[in-house]
Amino acid sequence: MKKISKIIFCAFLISCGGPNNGVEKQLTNSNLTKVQDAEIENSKKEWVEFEIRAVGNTMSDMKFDIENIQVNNDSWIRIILINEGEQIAMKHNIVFVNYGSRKEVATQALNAGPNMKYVPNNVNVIASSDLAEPGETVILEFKAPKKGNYEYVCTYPGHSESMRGYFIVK
Ligand SMILES: [Cu+2]
Repeated sequence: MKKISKIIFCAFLISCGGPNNGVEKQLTNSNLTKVQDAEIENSKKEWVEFEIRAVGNTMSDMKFDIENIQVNNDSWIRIILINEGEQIAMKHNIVFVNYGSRKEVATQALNAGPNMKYVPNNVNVIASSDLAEPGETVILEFKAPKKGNYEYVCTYPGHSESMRGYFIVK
Protein backbone atom coordinates (compact mmCIF):
# COMPACT_ATOMS: atom_id res chain seq x y z
CA MET A 1 0.00 0.00 0.00
CA LYS A 2 2.80 2.36 1.00
CA LYS A 3 4.59 1.81 -2.31
CA ILE A 4 1.48 2.44 -4.39
CA SER A 5 0.73 5.74 -2.71
CA LYS A 6 4.34 6.81 -3.27
CA ILE A 7 4.09 6.07 -7.00
CA ILE A 8 0.84 7.98 -7.32
CA PHE A 9 2.34 10.90 -5.46
CA CYS A 10 5.41 10.96 -7.72
CA ALA A 11 3.25 10.80 -10.84
CA PHE A 12 1.33 13.76 -9.54
CA LEU A 13 4.50 15.78 -9.01
CA ILE A 14 5.76 15.05 -12.51
CA SER A 15 2.48 15.76 -14.24
CA CYS A 16 2.31 19.12 -12.50
CA GLY A 17 5.86 19.97 -13.47
CA GLY A 18 6.70 20.33 -9.81
CA PRO A 19 10.06 19.66 -8.18
CA ASN A 20 10.98 16.12 -9.17
CA ASN A 21 14.66 15.86 -8.36
CA GLY A 22 15.37 12.18 -8.26
CA VAL A 23 11.78 10.99 -8.03
CA GLU A 24 11.89 9.39 -11.49
CA LYS A 25 14.16 6.73 -9.99
CA GLN A 26 11.31 5.62 -7.77
CA LEU A 27 8.99 5.08 -10.72
CA THR A 28 9.13 1.83 -12.61
CA ASN A 29 9.78 2.25 -16.32
CA SER A 30 6.26 1.27 -17.24
CA ASN A 31 4.76 3.84 -14.88
CA LEU A 32 6.98 6.57 -16.27
CA THR A 33 5.97 5.62 -19.82
CA LYS A 34 2.32 5.79 -18.83
CA VAL A 35 2.79 9.31 -17.45
CA GLN A 36 4.58 10.39 -20.63
CA ASP A 37 1.96 8.78 -22.87
CA ALA A 38 -0.77 10.58 -20.97
CA GLU A 39 1.02 13.89 -21.44
CA ILE A 40 1.47 13.30 -25.18
CA GLU A 41 -2.16 12.23 -25.52
CA ASN A 42 -3.28 15.33 -23.64
CA SER A 43 -1.22 17.68 -25.82
CA LYS A 44 -2.91 16.25 -28.95
CA LYS A 45 -6.36 17.20 -27.69
CA GLU A 46 -7.84 20.40 -28.98
CA TRP A 47 -9.16 22.09 -25.82
CA VAL A 48 -11.65 24.92 -25.94
CA GLU A 49 -12.31 26.76 -22.74
CA PHE A 50 -15.34 28.77 -21.70
CA GLU A 51 -15.74 30.85 -18.57
CA ILE A 52 -19.41 30.97 -17.75
CA ARG A 53 -20.65 33.11 -14.89
CA ALA A 54 -23.80 32.32 -13.00
CA VAL A 55 -25.03 35.80 -12.16
CA GLY A 56 -27.96 37.20 -10.21
CA ASN A 57 -29.25 36.69 -6.71
CA THR A 58 -32.95 36.01 -7.13
CA MET A 59 -35.07 33.47 -8.96
CA SER A 60 -36.03 36.23 -11.42
CA ASP A 61 -32.59 37.64 -12.29
CA MET A 62 -30.33 34.56 -12.05
CA LYS A 63 -28.86 33.38 -15.37
CA PHE A 64 -25.75 32.19 -17.16
CA ASP A 65 -23.90 35.16 -18.68
CA ILE A 66 -23.22 33.08 -21.82
CA GLU A 67 -26.24 31.46 -23.44
CA ASN A 68 -24.72 30.15 -26.63
CA ILE A 69 -21.64 27.98 -27.16
CA GLN A 70 -20.26 26.53 -30.39
CA VAL A 71 -17.44 24.03 -30.73
CA ASN A 72 -15.97 21.72 -33.35
CA ASN A 73 -16.87 18.07 -33.02
CA ASP A 74 -13.34 16.89 -32.30
CA SER A 75 -12.72 19.31 -29.47
CA TRP A 76 -12.45 18.81 -25.76
CA ILE A 77 -14.39 21.30 -23.73
CA ARG A 78 -13.43 22.86 -20.44
CA ILE A 79 -16.22 24.79 -18.75
CA ILE A 80 -15.23 27.03 -15.87
CA LEU A 81 -18.45 27.77 -14.04
CA ILE A 82 -18.07 30.78 -11.75
CA ASN A 83 -20.92 31.19 -9.32
CA GLU A 84 -21.13 34.90 -8.59
CA GLY A 85 -24.30 34.51 -6.54
CA GLU A 86 -24.28 35.50 -2.89
CA GLN A 87 -27.61 34.22 -1.65
CA ILE A 88 -27.92 30.70 -0.21
CA ALA A 89 -30.47 29.64 -2.86
CA MET A 90 -27.95 30.46 -5.58
CA LYS A 91 -26.46 26.97 -5.87
CA HIS A 92 -25.72 26.18 -9.48
CA ASN A 93 -24.47 23.44 -11.74
CA ILE A 94 -24.23 23.13 -15.50
CA VAL A 95 -25.63 20.06 -17.22
CA PHE A 96 -25.32 19.42 -20.96
CA VAL A 97 -28.24 17.52 -22.44
CA ASN A 98 -29.64 16.48 -25.80
CA TYR A 99 -31.70 19.16 -27.47
CA GLY A 100 -35.31 19.03 -26.32
CA SER A 101 -34.66 17.06 -23.12
CA ARG A 102 -34.05 20.00 -20.80
CA LYS A 103 -37.45 19.92 -19.09
CA GLU A 104 -37.46 16.16 -18.67
CA VAL A 105 -33.98 16.16 -17.12
CA ALA A 106 -34.80 19.12 -14.85
CA THR A 107 -37.96 17.41 -13.61
CA GLN A 108 -36.07 14.20 -12.84
CA ALA A 109 -33.40 16.26 -11.08
CA LEU A 110 -35.88 17.02 -8.32
CA ASN A 111 -36.09 13.32 -7.49
CA ALA A 112 -32.35 12.82 -7.93
CA GLY A 113 -31.91 15.27 -5.06
CA PRO A 114 -28.78 16.52 -3.29
CA ASN A 115 -27.11 13.10 -3.00
CA MET A 116 -26.93 12.91 -6.78
CA LYS A 117 -26.11 16.63 -7.02
CA TYR A 118 -29.45 17.08 -8.80
CA VAL A 119 -28.27 15.13 -11.86
CA PRO A 120 -30.58 12.22 -12.75
CA ASN A 121 -29.54 9.02 -14.48
CA ASN A 122 -30.91 9.89 -17.88
CA VAL A 123 -29.51 8.94 -21.28
CA ASN A 124 -29.95 12.53 -22.45
CA VAL A 125 -27.34 13.81 -20.01
CA ILE A 126 -24.02 14.30 -21.81
CA ALA A 127 -21.93 15.90 -19.09
CA SER A 128 -22.58 17.49 -15.74
CA SER A 129 -20.63 19.58 -13.26
CA ASP A 130 -20.55 19.54 -9.49
CA LEU A 131 -22.80 21.91 -7.65
CA ALA A 132 -21.15 25.29 -7.05
CA GLU A 133 -22.06 27.01 -3.80
CA PRO A 134 -22.36 30.82 -3.85
CA GLY A 135 -18.91 32.25 -4.60
CA GLU A 136 -17.50 28.90 -5.74
CA THR A 137 -16.04 27.89 -9.09
CA VAL A 138 -16.34 24.38 -10.54
CA ILE A 139 -14.72 22.96 -13.65
CA LEU A 140 -16.26 20.49 -16.06
CA GLU A 141 -14.26 18.80 -18.82
CA PHE A 142 -15.69 16.55 -21.51
CA LYS A 143 -15.29 15.51 -25.11
CA ALA A 144 -17.66 17.10 -27.58
CA PRO A 145 -20.49 14.77 -28.58
CA LYS A 146 -21.31 14.17 -32.26
CA LYS A 147 -22.38 17.08 -34.48
CA GLY A 148 -25.73 18.47 -33.54
CA ASN A 149 -27.70 20.75 -31.26
CA TYR A 150 -27.68 20.46 -27.50
CA GLU A 151 -28.69 22.51 -24.51
CA TYR A 152 -27.26 23.27 -21.13
CA VAL A 153 -29.12 23.96 -17.96
CA CYS A 154 -28.77 24.40 -14.22
CA THR A 155 -30.73 21.52 -12.68
CA TYR A 156 -30.86 22.93 -9.15
CA PRO A 157 -34.57 22.98 -8.22
CA GLY A 158 -36.42 25.92 -9.75
CA HIS A 159 -33.49 27.13 -11.88
CA SER A 160 -33.95 25.35 -15.20
CA GLU A 161 -36.35 27.81 -16.82
CA SER A 162 -34.04 30.83 -16.51
CA MET A 163 -30.58 29.26 -16.30
CA ARG A 164 -29.99 27.71 -19.67
CA GLY A 165 -28.29 28.03 -23.03
CA TYR A 166 -27.64 26.39 -26.36
CA PHE A 167 -24.66 24.23 -27.23
CA ILE A 168 -23.89 23.59 -30.88
CA VAL A 169 -21.36 21.04 -32.15
CA LYS A 170 -20.30 21.76 -35.75
CU1 LIG B 1 -28.79 27.44 -10.75
